[in-house]
Amino acid sequence: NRQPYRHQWADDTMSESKFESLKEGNPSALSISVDEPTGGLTAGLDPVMRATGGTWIAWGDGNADRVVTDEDDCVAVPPDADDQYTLRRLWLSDEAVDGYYAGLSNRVLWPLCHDRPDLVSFRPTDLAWYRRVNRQFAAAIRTHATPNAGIWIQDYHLGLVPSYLVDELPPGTTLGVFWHIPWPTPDVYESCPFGRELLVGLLGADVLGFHLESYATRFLECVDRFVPSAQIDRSERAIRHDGTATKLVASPMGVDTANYERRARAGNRARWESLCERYGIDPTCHIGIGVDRLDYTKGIPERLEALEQFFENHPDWRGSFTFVQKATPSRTGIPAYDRLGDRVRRRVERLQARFGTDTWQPVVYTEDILPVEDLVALYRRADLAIVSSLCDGMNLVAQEFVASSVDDDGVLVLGTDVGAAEVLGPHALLVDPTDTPQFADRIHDALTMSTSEVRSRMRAMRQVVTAHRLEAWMGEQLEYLAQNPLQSGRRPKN
Ligand code: GDG
Repeated sequence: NRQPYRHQWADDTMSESKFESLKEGNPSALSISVDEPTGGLTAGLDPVMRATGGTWIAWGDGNADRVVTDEDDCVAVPPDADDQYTLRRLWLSDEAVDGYYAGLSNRVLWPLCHDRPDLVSFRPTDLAWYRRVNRQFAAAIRTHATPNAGIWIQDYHLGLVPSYLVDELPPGTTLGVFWHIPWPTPDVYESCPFGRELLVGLLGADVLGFHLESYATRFLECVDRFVPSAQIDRSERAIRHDGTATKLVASPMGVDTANYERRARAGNRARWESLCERYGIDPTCHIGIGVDRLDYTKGIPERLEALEQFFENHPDWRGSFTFVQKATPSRTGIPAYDRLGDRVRRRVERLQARFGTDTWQPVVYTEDILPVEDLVALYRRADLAIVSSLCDGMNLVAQEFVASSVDDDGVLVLGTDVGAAEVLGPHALLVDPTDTPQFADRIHDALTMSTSEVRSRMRAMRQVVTAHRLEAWMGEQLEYLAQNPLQSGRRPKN
């Protein structure tokens, strides 16, 4: 779904004369900026693609589409390097994006998979767009797939693509899907408006990956209930249906640990001091952090409630502990997200009004997007990080915090229903984010933990995140694609 590089006209205008000079083969008349890949997955896949070559197919958001047609939109990136690969963008209309992305993906699949069927808002036209855009992706894959190619599809925006490719690909190709969010129980999944169609869609894949065993098990249970004609081999985690064979695999995604460590060690005091100045953080305070998209799954209001309880129970910490909450606005325009933003901002104001002084803020709240160096400076300096999503496929922030804690001196307070708890659980302080008194106690435990315990927990977590690093996860997934464990044959058309 996501593109690794976004090309933007610098001045956001496309004049007639610029357009004419481009058509005459004079691109220097244009000023196009290129963003670097951000986010765990795109940043992690980019070097792999540069090493292997191949084609990355993505929805092209940005504004450089005005001179690029659907036929000639293959550009090689980066422009000046030897290790290039092809980036093919699908230029979608605003209506298509509103339907398949904001609509079906984020108003139906996202709440459903995060155990919030009450927030599902289904419009039949969104499903029509989801099918249509998924068909467009499938058509692009068909065009680019060569015999024996490995095709790797990412995430819930593209769940029907595999079924559109059954019997449509060159011989020897293997098709894998990684589903980055949880999979719901059959009782929740029952309310999916295209439940059977999506399951059969995903069964077009040879390999279907989830972060956790429990998500794979729930997928299997859903197939068992809603696709009774499928044959399920539970011990093998294999599903055969209508000529397809799908192997389910569970493999928690990691982060680029070496990169976070390097950035953390390269960081300097000045960067932290300038952050303190910018956000009015008292640098002498103990620091807690939360780094999330402003999403109802991340449990931000519950966290603020626990902080309020903590400051109420422990007045001695007022003035000497500040919590920095970085919340990136996300999916704005969807009512559930807009309501959440209002609720969070009100809670922050309430905390400030109750406990804040002229010289100290209990919570420093920002919706700014920070450069990764600033984020790493926060991770390194923080005495504790709270990752307390109510439901979260994996959560990379928890692992980034650990990877950046090169001084072994931070405590991680982690929600029990965060995927990362499966990996880091024994060494983090686990919390039920809806149990406010317990949550407030955990914050106190984190702040008063002995230095030796902090160090031994952090060292153990650092070993775990290194073992599960992004490179290892990606290697494992690509190995599955190379092996095609069930040897499910793809028959070419005709
Ligand atoms: C989905 C699943 C799963 C955040 N603020 C800034 C910034 N970030 C970066 C973080 C991190 C990423 O955004 C957030 O990743 P998460 O994994 O925490 O959460 P989702 O976006 O919900 O991701 C999740 C993931 O997919 C991968 O499978 O783990 O469960 O929900 O990398 O660092 N980066 C920068 N500035 C910011 O202000 N540079």
